[in-house]
Amino acid sequence: STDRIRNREFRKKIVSAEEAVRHIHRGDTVAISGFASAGTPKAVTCALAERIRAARAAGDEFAVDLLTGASVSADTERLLAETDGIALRMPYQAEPTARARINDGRIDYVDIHLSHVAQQVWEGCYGNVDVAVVEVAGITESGELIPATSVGNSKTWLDVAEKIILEVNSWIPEGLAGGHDIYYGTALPPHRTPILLTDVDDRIGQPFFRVDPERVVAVVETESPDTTAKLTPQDATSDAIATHVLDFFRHEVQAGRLPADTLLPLQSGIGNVANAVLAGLSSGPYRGLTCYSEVIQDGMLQLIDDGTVRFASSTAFALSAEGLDKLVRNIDFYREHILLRPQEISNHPEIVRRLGVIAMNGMLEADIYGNVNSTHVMGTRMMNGIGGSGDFARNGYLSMFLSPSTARNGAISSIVPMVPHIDHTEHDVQILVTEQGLADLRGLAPRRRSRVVIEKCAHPDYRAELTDYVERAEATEGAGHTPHLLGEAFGFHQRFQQTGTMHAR
Ligand code: 0RQ
Repeated sequence: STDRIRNREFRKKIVSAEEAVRHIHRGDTVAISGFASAGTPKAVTCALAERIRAARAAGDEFAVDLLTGASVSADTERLLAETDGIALRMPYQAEPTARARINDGRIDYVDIHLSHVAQQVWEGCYGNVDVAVVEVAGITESGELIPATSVGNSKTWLDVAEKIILEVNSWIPEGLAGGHDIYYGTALPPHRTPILLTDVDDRIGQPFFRVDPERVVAVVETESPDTTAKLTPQDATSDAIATHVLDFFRHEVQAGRLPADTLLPLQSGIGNVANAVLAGLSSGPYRGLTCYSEVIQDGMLQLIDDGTVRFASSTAFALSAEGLDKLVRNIDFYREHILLRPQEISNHPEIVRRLGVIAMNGMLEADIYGNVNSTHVMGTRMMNGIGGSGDFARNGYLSMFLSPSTARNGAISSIVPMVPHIDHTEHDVQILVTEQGLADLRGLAPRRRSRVVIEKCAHPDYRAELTDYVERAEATEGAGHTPHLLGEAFGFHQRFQQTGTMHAR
């Protein structure tokens, strides 16, 4: 309904989604809003997929480059990937159709740290951004934009795009207005200045996006809910991982490295392990915890409800249908405890380091020396992307990577002699956790690390072979600082490819 568009000039630009996408041409770079399942433009992306599909069916090689915040709504990702008209995709996806085309080499996928996206686009590494498509909750009388359920890179897209299509979604609760902090102080070197955010709830920007009305070529109205994340149920494995993490926090408090009541700002990825850790925190001794993360999940709303968490800063919601419903119904309460920021701020190395964030992210596999692969199955096939894990892991006060010790019913060991792709080097990884235990690698040289990783984290079925590997590597002449048997380092992976299991039997 047009009461979300309070500015007269913008009202004159209202068109249908089909008309709006006529502004998008073959070869364009299109930057859309959206981060996780929140804030993806709905009507315009559907119309764009249809435009690409129809053009290609008519023999036109219509294709665009697609830039986003992170993953976008899975429906949208799939719809666009299925057109075969996405030439390049950046910076993160988590959807099977897109993933398959990336792995077939049909989509060029550029997998970079989420905090780097805005600056690289400003630098021009992706050429001009021809069109931005940004979902907003409304347009104020003075022509400012009320952000949606994610901020992601929307500020940057609005600043750099030649043409802007706004999708005004009246489904977004009006009470979300004021729950965003849009910082306009970032610049390219040598003009950078300190970002004066010293607590998770600091407001350093403004509640609304600014936009140059001259560049807004179309305004499309919608009323459609965000797609929702599936809640992955906790199980014995995720509960065991969570228990190790919570024990470790107690240990760090005792050692005087973490404040007793509040710990330090938490960051955690999406999924059942993260949910299990969050659930465990509510039964612990903590009050007034904070989060400095990139997404807010269901577990976080629960912790805010019961006072365990005082404040959560992020760039997007990633909620289940129930979680989203709860947010919408209680938006005035949650707005006092939540801020959404641009992802260049939610993931900013300077701030993550200053706040002392506790970074907890998932991984595919780690090697015995602590190098972590988050992205490439068997070193070659893209899973999702590095996302924000590197932003938080390298700069965090504590860098933790969590995973079950095996995958595919035990056929894959998550602890291997050498990872065939490295997203997080041993220098960035402090703590590894599986359901078997927790390996604290701080202060350990490689030859100690390997023993601790095998003993604490590897599944018992794989421990003997890993120990045998490391013993023989250390026994070779000139074994070096980080002993390896180069001819065998990928033996686990090769065996899996040949036999379908990493097991020797
Ligand atoms: O495959 O889906 O076919 O069953 O990987 O594995 O155990 O469910 O773990 O959902 O936490 O994902 C690294 C992918 C882990 C994720 C990764 C297979 C396994 C399963 C999923 P199926 P699990 P998770 C925070 C910051 C990078 C981005 C990031 C990720 C599937 O955590 O994308 O951290 N991280 N962003 O079978 C082959 C192995 C495997 C394996 C698991 N060693 N080899 N396959 N799998 N281990 C994100 C945000 O905040 C937005």
